[in-house]
Amino acid sequence: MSSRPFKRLLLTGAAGALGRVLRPAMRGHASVLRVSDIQPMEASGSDEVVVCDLADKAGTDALVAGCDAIVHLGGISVERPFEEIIESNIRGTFHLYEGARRHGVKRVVFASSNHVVGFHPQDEHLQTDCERRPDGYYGISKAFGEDLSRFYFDRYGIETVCLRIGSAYAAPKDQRMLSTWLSFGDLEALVGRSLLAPEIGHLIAYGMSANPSVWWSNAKAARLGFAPQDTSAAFEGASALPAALPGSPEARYQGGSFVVRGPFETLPEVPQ
Ligand code: NAI
Ligand code: 15L
Repeated sequence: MSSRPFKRLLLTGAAGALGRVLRPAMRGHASVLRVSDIQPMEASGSDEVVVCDLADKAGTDALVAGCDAIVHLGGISVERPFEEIIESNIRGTFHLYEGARRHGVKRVVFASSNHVVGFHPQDEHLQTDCERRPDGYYGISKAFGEDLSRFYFDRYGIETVCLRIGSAYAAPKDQRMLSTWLSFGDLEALVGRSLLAPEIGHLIAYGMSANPSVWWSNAKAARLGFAPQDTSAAFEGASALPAALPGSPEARYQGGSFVVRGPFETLPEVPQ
């Protein structure tokens, strides 16, 4: 008998930055890893590779068939016009959960984002049950994913861990990321615990490393059995990283530059 907890684990967004980081580690959690994206991906070992647009309901249903767990990274990962966000992040996440319901998926790890709370000021320390203050259409789509997954747990018993990821990069890129940074090693461990922690029901956790100054509580991540091992304090030259203009919205709010993206005009200008 296999010691791996899942029979077939689906990783969406596998061609993306974090998908490529997580793909090797995800193999250890299931007998079969199915990787998917709208973009082509490399074949590797025995991974099942499926190119699929999450906005395609029938395609996503077929994608989920046979899987008992999902790590859902696929979608638009930055602020974009609402019409684009609707397709990948709103319809796409709905299609994924419908597939999960129809095919008996037990556990989903949903890549939410700190941009669900991006309009909180940087001097506030947030729990996960704080008021959500999305900083754009992207953040709104992640708030939708958090609510959608809550519904699919309450109604159908599908467990989800929503990870409000801060900034998952090889290294912090600016002063803001000294607070929001999540190392790749900590990301891998956090996603692993989110898949394996027993009886979590529906849980929202922030995803950040043990940075010296943080804006979010790590209590829910600790409930998963996650303890961050890395810290942005380890980076020399942190003080030389670019900073937002003092007093600007980017410097004031947790979402940083996301709070000033848009609007995106899709209609002709209104004559003044
Ligand atoms: P990414 O943009 O590099 O990867 C996202 C992937 O989703 C891409 O490969 C893209 O082709 C795919 N995708 C987009 N629309 C799709 C569709 N309609 N159907 C199927 N696939 C589609 O983003 P990254 O950085 O790898 O992030 C992964 C996830 O984590 C995203 O959901 C993002 O919102 C979330 N996240 C990432 C953070 C970070 O610091 N990198 C922080 C917070 C959340
Ligand atoms: C996110 O949600 C984005 O996907 C990523 O591109 C980063 O900008 C990150 O948040 C962040 O806030 O740094």
